[in-house]
Amino acid sequence: MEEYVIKAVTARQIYDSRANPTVEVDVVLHDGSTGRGMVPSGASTGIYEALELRDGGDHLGGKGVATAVRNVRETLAPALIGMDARDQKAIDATMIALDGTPTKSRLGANAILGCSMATAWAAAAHRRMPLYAYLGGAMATTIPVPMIQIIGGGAHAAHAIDVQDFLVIPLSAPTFAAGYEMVVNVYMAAKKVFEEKSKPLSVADEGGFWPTGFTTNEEGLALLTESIVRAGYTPGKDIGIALDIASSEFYDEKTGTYRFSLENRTFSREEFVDLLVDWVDRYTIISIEDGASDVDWEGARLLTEKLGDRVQLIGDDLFTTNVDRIRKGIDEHTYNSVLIKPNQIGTITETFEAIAVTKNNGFLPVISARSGETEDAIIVHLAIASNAGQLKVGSVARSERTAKWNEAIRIEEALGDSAHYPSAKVFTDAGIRIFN
Ligand code: 2PG
Ligand code: MG
Repeated sequence: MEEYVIKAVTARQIYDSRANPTVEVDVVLHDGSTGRGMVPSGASTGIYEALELRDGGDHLGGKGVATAVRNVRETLAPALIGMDARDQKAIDATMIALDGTPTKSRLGANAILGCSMATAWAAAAHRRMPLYAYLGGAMATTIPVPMIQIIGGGAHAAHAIDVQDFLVIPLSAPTFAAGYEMVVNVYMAAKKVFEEKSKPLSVADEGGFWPTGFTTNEEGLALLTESIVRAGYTPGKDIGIALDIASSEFYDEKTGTYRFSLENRTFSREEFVDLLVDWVDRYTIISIEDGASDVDWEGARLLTEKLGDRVQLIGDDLFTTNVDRIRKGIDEHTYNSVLIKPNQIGTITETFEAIAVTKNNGFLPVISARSGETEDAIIVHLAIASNAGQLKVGSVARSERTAKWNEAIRIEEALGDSAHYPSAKVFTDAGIRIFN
């Protein structure tokens, strides 16, 4: 048998960074090359995401993935064994056809993505190439600008505050490694600021600080700004602020209102947009994700009208890495950026398609990990393979996060002079006037 042909596919239940069960798949080729895919999982999931198959019932809180594992072993493995691992598109198309549903609900997007990831890793091993180079070729040299969480809220911190992510983006660094170092300095400064305010130090799901004792959401912005200054940087010049509002979590579709529980405040769509505009005017915010809920296209349009020329407006729950939904955003001039999460759509092929549609229409892709992660660093390779330009992985603490960031540092070093780090140009080249 040809050496690049798939010889075996196995799967098992492992556990992610939140202790939830998840799917791991191993693919072995005839030459002995192996690949392993470990599937991540979200907490603030959009309603249009591909289906993550969980067992339900009482065992492990219903979160077991025995059914998904069985679907890999009994249905997907027999179909993939004998196929050419180098033909990622055919592998993914075969699984999509076998599933036959629009949301991969029969076999589970977690079962399918595990196989898709493991095949890519195995084929790269067969070629004796790093995954980014195997998938992207010689032109895959863009090291992504990182978007890094300093404070975690929303569903990642038991809703201690309503806004989910307070993040920073380095703007004045010449390399990824230098930019990352800046963010580490901000994180350390934030730790001091928390201590001084007598806030207990603990971390939320993605390694950012847990927002204990906050009385308003805006306090996060003030604390972040203070940390940037304390670290010796100029907000808006050296470091920009990014927010993931994750507003689907607190939108009431019936009344069309957004609600900050922490502050006991309810906003109409227009009032909520005005609040975000006010924050942009008063803080150095350069990126806002999910400022409107996944069913509030009108709010998203309004936000784009008001901020689209000076702020990166990312759709995560609104687009769910789904080409049809991304196209709607492009056609209707809604937002200017797309969060790309492989497990929202379920295969590597479809993830690349989503990135291509995004880029080809002048929108900015931001490749993203999930809040529940593993030590798998595939996301970094996908970002570089596709020259996406930006990457979001949570904070600078906790190993499931650093597994990704450290991989980016290594790849930047390996590429040497060929490495291209866009820095703030990733925004300004796209016509987003981040420096007000
Ligand atoms: C998000 C992600 C990552 P989750 O909302 O962007 O921060 O969270 O994986 O819980 O959807
Ligand atoms: Mg999000």
